Amino acid sequence: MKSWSHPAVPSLAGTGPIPELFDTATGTLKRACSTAHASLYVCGITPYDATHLGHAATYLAYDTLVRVWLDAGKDVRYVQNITDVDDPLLERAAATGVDWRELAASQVDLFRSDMQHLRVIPPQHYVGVTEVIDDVADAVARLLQAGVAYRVPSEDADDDLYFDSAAAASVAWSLGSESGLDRETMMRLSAERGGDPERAGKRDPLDPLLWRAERAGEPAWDSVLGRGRPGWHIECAVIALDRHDETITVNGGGSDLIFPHHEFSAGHVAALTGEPLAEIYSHTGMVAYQGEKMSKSLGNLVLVSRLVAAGVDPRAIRLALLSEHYRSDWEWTDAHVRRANVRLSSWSDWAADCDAVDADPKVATLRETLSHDLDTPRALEQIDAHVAAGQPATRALVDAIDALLGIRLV
Ligand code: 5CA
Ligand code: ZN
Repeated sequence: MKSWSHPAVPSLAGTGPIPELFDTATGTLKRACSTAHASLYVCGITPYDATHLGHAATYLAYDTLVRVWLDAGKDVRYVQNITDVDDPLLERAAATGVDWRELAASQVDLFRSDMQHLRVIPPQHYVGVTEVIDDVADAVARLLQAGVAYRVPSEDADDDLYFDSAAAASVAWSLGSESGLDRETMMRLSAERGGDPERAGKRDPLDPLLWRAERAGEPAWDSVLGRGRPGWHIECAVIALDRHDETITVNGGGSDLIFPHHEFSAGHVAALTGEPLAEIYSHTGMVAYQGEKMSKSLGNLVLVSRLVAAGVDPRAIRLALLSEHYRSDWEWTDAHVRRANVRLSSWSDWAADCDAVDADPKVATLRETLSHDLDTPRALEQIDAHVAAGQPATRALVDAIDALLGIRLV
């Protein structure tokens, strides 16, 4: 699929440090990327009710990582998916009487325009699952052949195919190696997040669906497995593998994806290649609103497009989201926009008479701060302090704020 246009990113003198990033699997900070290129796979939207501020916060976190990597001189390879066929999308389409393809297309369009407003650097590959059905079916066929997938009969359709978590255990992955969760928690999360632990005929209640045979009234594609459609985790495993030819540096998404989604995407990739999916499994905190996680299923949404339509400067939305650390769970309030507007106007006034000076020690401070697990709140405070102290605006620092934080002031 086409993504969206690339914002201008000023190039800065010198290079920044290689960032350290928190890894969920080990619970430690890891140096993200020791090679010349850095690869990133981020779980994209399921296109209905896009783009709420929780999504936006997650994509801005990885946008910051991309910007820091580019500044460190890395060649960045970025892939993002679109879950453009899945149960929640089909349910929403049915409930609203809209064709699921139209619903997906309109929401992906909205997402593109939101990302553009927020000046998010686009992935090089933006891939819908409907574009890779054959690749998914081939991968599932290989898993069957390898003895790590099995058939589960159903009353109303051909057999569905499931992943055999126990048989797939290897040095590269075993159940829990990404999430580190105990079995009881996994059982609860599986039931809450799209799994089907109650389904009869599975070898382990946690085993996830790889391929769903066609049901009446549901979309399905011809494939080597017969007619059907992909399960969720195999979609991301296959898209990540198709577009990256080795273990990726960072696999990212919200913390609601730690289990089961990223656990099993990692399991599928390990079973297909013998290698881990990623060096670092990175997760963003959840943005809440009115006391609950902002989510399409609850409907407590603040949409980027509505804020923009109401006249909020997209740079203020960006600053509001960057003012919280990407790993924290936090609640969106109107005060976030108010504070961001004040910040944007004070920074803009400061930058208005910027000197054509192309070196500024503050650039190193900004680089250093962001390299510690993308500490954007601290970076914003440091710039506030600099502005408040009446320090002169230099072209070098104004450009660094643009390149690293995505905020163009002049
Ligand atoms: N299509 C799948 C991933 S393959 C999916 O989770 N789609 S989504 O539309 O529900 O979410 C898109 C991204 O936003 C995911 O990375 C998800 O973890 C993240 N996300 C969803 N809700 C929030 C929230 N309230 N706060 C922060 N991030 C969120
Ligand atoms: Zn995903």
